[in-house]
Amino acid sequence: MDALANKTTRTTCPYCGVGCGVKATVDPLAGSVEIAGDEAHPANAGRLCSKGAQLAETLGLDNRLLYPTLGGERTSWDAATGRIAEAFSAAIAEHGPDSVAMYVSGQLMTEDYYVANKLMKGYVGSANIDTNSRLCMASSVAGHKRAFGTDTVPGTYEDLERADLVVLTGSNLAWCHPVLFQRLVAAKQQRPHMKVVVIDPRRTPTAEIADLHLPLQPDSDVALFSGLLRFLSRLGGADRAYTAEHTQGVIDALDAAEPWTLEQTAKRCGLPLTDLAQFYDWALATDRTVTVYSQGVNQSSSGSDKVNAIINTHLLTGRIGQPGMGPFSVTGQPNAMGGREVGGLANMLAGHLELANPEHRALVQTFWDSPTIADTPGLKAVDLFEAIHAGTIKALWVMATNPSVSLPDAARVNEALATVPFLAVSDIVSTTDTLRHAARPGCVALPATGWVEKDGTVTNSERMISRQRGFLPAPGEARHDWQAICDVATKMGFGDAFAFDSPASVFAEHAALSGYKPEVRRDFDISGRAGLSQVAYESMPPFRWPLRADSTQTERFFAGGGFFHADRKARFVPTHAADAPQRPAGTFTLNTGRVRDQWHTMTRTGRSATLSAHMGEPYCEIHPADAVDLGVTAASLVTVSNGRGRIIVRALISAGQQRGSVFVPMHWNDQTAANARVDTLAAPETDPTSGQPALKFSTVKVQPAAMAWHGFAVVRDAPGALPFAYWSVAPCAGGYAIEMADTEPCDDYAELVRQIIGADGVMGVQDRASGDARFLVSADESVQAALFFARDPVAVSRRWAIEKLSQPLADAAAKVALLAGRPPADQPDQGPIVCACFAVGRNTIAAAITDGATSLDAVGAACQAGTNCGSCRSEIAAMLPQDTEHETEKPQEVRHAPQAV
Ligand SMILES: Nc1nc2c(c(=O)[nH]1)N[C@H]1C(S)=C(S)[C@@H](COP(=O)(O)OP(=O)(O)OC[C@H]3O[C@@H](n4cnc5c(=O)[nH]c(N)nc54)[C@H](O)[C@@H]3O)O[C@H]1N2
Ligand SMILES: Nc1nc2c(c(=O)[nH]1)N[C@H]1C(S)=C(S)[C@@H](COP(=O)(O)OP(=O)(O)OC[C@H]3O[C@@H](n4cnc5c(=O)[nH]c(N)nc54)[C@H](O)[C@@H]3O)O[C@H]1N2
Ligand code: SF4
Ligand SMILES: [Mo]
Repeated sequence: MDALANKTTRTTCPYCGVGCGVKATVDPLAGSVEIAGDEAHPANAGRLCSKGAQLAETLGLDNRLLYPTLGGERTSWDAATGRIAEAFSAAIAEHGPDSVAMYVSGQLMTEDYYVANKLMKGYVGSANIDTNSRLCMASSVAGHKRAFGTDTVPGTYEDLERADLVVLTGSNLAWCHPVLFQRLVAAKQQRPHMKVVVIDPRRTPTAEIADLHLPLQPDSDVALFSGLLRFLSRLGGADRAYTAEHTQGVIDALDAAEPWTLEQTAKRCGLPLTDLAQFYDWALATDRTVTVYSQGVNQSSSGSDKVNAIINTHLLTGRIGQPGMGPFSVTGQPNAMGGREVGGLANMLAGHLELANPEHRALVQTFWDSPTIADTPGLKAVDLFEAIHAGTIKALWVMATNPSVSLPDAARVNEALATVPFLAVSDIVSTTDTLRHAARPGCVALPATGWVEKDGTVTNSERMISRQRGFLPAPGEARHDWQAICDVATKMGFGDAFAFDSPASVFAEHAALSGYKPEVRRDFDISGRAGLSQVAYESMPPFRWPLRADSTQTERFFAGGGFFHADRKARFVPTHAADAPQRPAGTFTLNTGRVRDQWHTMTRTGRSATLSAHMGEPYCEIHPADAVDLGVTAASLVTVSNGRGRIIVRALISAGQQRGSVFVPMHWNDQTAANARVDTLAAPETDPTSGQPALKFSTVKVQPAAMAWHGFAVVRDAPGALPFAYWSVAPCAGGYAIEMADTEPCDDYAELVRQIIGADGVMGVQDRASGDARFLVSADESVQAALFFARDPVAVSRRWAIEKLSQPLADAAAKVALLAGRPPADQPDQGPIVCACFAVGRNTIAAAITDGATSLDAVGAACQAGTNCGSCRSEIAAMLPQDTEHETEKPQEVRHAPQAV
């Protein structure tokens, strides 16, 4: 083949659990990569959301970790993996196998995960390997296992399209699983009788397609679904034949649900009785019901019970495993499912087998021919970091996750990372909050290959296993995670069992284990792919498990029973809803989660100017009446605090928020903001069954953050450390946008300018009376930096100022306009970006609506917004006239000047 010809690789998006197929075309002459949706992939049929569409913007090498370090100094791979092996072996020799641990991630390939799990459980002999899936899917896993006897997700995406009632609970599908959401929107358009119910304390963009939104009280889900169980049972909704033949425990579950009359439930959930009754009526009348749930369910101290309360309603009605029916836990990370399949959780074994089951342990040990097999559950994530404080963990290897930012009680987690005797961190970028700790003496950082460079498989939410295929060479000395693990295993003396030469060889072993001793029944079986050749692995198309050796058909689970408890019956789990917790006066419930265009701790999406245009700053969403009570004004800064920590973020006043509750996104970290890691506030409280932390429910105080001055700047070069109480930095076209504020009064903004950009600016205005000051730095007729300061939040059009970075400064008038901080009359301000694909701002969309566009399609025709990936369509829908009753200050306005000048 012509080495200079364009080459297209079919791979998978590295973000969410929808698992969209991606086509990456490399143009070797231009040195560019073009990303498109793969029309042949069953998950997305060519669609991509804004994050997938902007993948090419995140590929630059500027912040990649390129070589291993030991004690923060460059070292060789041999020395680095040697050091890990030595630290692990020494700890094991002195303190036993349970003194070492791995903390891994649903963003690893199945192959990476398989070898990590094999090393820990079969060779080290400890189950101290846990994963960030503990923060994500553990309650669903626990709920599935209790009900089904194993961790099976029975649903498929097609079920959502074929359902007549889709219940989305604790899921902001529009922002977190956007392509699946688009599929749902399209199905609802085609089948208008389909009803969608959204159950979420907040009114999110997902609620825009809801026929009914139930803004329940935080954590009242168990009551809601217990009430539904009781209602269905009393009004003839039970499928008696199904429950009799295929389930156990219905009586106990109904007994437990008995207190949840319609009235009691409405009261506990804080919902109007008529709305609740409407939902229950629809559920009673609709066989084809799918209940989709995500972190509003899982991340709770009652997470497992929430899951079982949902599953109970599907078991009672026999609505499971048939087209358009079933409980459906949508997974977050690209390989949350694959991690579960290889036993990546501290209480599981490989191949969906049970650590607690001696027969299962023997099976795995025999297959591996391993010297040992862990027989007691290891430490779950939160407990693992606590065990470091207790001194029992001596060596920890963190891989593909950023616990400094993402674990609850993050300050305490950082203390653990700062004090664990030995720490190794494998990451792809060079600056993460967790990596800081790996620069300690004797500690190791390993550069991993990222999704563009690595090969492997991932499993999406609907059990579809897809290939990820590298299409660029590894940068610097980066190596695959599975190779790093095999190197360390070899140096620990386990070389024979880790002599893998490719991901294909790992996958073949994993597939073979899944079908080994088929008389031990399990759901996860892909032995149909055991012994796959390297060539077949290369071209392996997406397929759904199970794919048993003796069958070419993938089966549906549970329509005809066949559960995985010994008696093949499912279990109803009696769930007991707790009373509403008393919130101390003057405090708020802290809810946390995601925004549309950022991924977790922003190590990748945070580098994209396009994605950062959607929400450029950390914020706290608060109800308008609460804001008035607190004296918090729109776009001012607030502190959110409790006994664990204190953060400073922008106030976002929104009627979509409940009174008494605030929402702060999880994404911002010490690299992107002064002080906005929300997990420093999150309580380390966990669900007693699953060990999953209650990340949606902490108690905080909110107060106005009095600032002496505020600043906004666009600059060409990345700023250094900023010594202000508040700052946040986001990339923008041509440079960076910085928001700033400080409590120290400033007499001379010119000095601040020097601090921020290391150069003098041409001052436009410095009005001591008003406190306003503006500066411009230009060279060769282009803007190098423009900086604006004021006593109140700076009222300058962000979008317009950012555009100036990429436009020539035509003349003196252009300079004056920039220093004035506002667009001239003939250049309307676009407003903050809503449509990332075509960079269409909120003001442009509003103008199209004012000019007569009354539908999404009409807005699209007028200004292109929403016509490509569709991720922004629910936000546009909320701006359309019929939605005025919900009109609120939308999150995306955060970037915008608080008050128009
Ligand atoms: N854009 C984007 N997409 C992502 C990710 C990302 O970082 N960014 N991450 C991926 C990952 S790993 C995951 S796990 C998924 C998460 O996907 P989701 O679970 O959909 O996202 P979250 O924003 O964490 O939370 C969902 C909703 O739960 C609601 N909620 C809070 N408390 C309760 C409650 O008590 N009851 C109910 N019913 N609802 C409640 C919140 O208000 C929130 O709107 O997203 C995946 N997709
Ligand atoms: N308050 C609050 N906290 C939360 C949540 C919440 O809703 N609220 N959600 C929780 C959930 S559901 C999740 S899933 C977690 C996510 O939390 P994390 O897993 O901590 O988040 P990421 O930013 O995805 O971290 C992945 C890290 O791996 C690196 N990386 C990417 N690819 C590779 C690779 O191939 N190899 C290696 N070695 N490294 C790689 C990235 O650069 C990044 O540093 O956060 C949890 N924390
Ligand atoms: S929905 Fe978006 S983030 Fe999720 S896999 Fe598809 S393109 Fe990637
Ligand atoms: Mo997640």
